[in-house]
Amino acid sequence: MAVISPNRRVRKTPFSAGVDAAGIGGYTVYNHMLLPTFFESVEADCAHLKQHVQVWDVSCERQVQIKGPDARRLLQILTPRDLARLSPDRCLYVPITDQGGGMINDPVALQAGPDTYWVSIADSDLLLWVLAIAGTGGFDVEVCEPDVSPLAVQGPKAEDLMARVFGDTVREIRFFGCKRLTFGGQNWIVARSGWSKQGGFEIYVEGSEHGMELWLALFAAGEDLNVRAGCPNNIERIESGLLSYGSDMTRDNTPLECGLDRYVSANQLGHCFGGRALREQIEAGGPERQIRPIVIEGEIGPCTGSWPLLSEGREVGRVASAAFSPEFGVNVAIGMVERSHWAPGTRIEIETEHGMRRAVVQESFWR
Ligand code: THG
Repeated sequence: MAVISPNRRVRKTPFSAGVDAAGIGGYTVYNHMLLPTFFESVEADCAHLKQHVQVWDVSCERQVQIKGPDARRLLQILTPRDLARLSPDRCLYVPITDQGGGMINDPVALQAGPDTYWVSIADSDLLLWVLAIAGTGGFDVEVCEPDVSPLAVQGPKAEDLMARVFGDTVREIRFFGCKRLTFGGQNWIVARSGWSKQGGFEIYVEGSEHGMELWLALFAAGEDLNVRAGCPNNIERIESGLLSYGSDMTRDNTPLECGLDRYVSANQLGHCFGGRALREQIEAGGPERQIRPIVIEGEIGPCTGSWPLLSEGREVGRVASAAFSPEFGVNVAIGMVERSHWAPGTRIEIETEHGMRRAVVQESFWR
């Protein structure tokens, strides 16, 4: 395969020098920025992530900063999730919906200051949507993309490594809790979060010039913990049921179709974008299709697009994420499946780009 050439539009990150030196194997582009996809191999990286600790350059989780007296009110109309529990100590996973209830993004929202919020986005240009709403709605806010780059520390030894670099107070941070901690004279938000279910943290590094100093400090402190450079792992995240915006769901899908019902608050549907459509979908008895874990039988190659799910020749859904799981010994996949075929145990066919395969809808994700 040819390489991706970075330039002004395909942006490098504050950690790119470290990623290159660590022997990067492949990149994708996410929010117009480089995102590593593997180092040794997706399988080897996956096994290491589950045993040790990895440092991930997830700078591409760009922040949309909303700052000003109306910032919280604006953020609240962007999402059907009630933000009451959003505070400087606690971040929240928030679906963002359009007028029709379609998913525009599925970011993590943080409170970075008294009137300052960061929306840590998945791969869509949320900045433009927020700018337009702020401008046309007369909100007293400033909207920008600040120089903030998240660095994730993930894996079972993440807490020990983080405690060595940021101090033992990291151990007190709960899941999706946040704390401002100091490194090298800089004060940054650290959250217990990240796109794996192996445990870990994300550091919101402010100021690109400080990136490599933190990167190098984590590697120096973690030598005996077998720390390695890693990245969001496609096998681990499918096993874990972590959804990838643009692949597993798009603007064609509501949060209910994505199985994100627990992040849709009834008390917000009167005010937020898409609230009416979401209420209609709830009152109609729920969505007609929904995210399901799926096992695909036989050998499968990489899923580079989306694969139709078929029953007696009729399309009953799509799969856009699939991989062989060495831990579970099956091909794990995430599908958007019609109600008629979404019951656990339902047998369907799948038209992969490498041939037809049998598939079975599962009861739950693997972790
Ligand atoms: N961290 C940060 N920004 C991000 C991501 C992240 N932006 C892009 C992308 N990931 C956004 N998507 C997700 C998807 C899932 C989760 C976080 C971001 C997630 N979900 C947990 C789960 O499903 O078990 C828990 C959510 C909860 O209960 O609140 O963590 O990873 N900064």
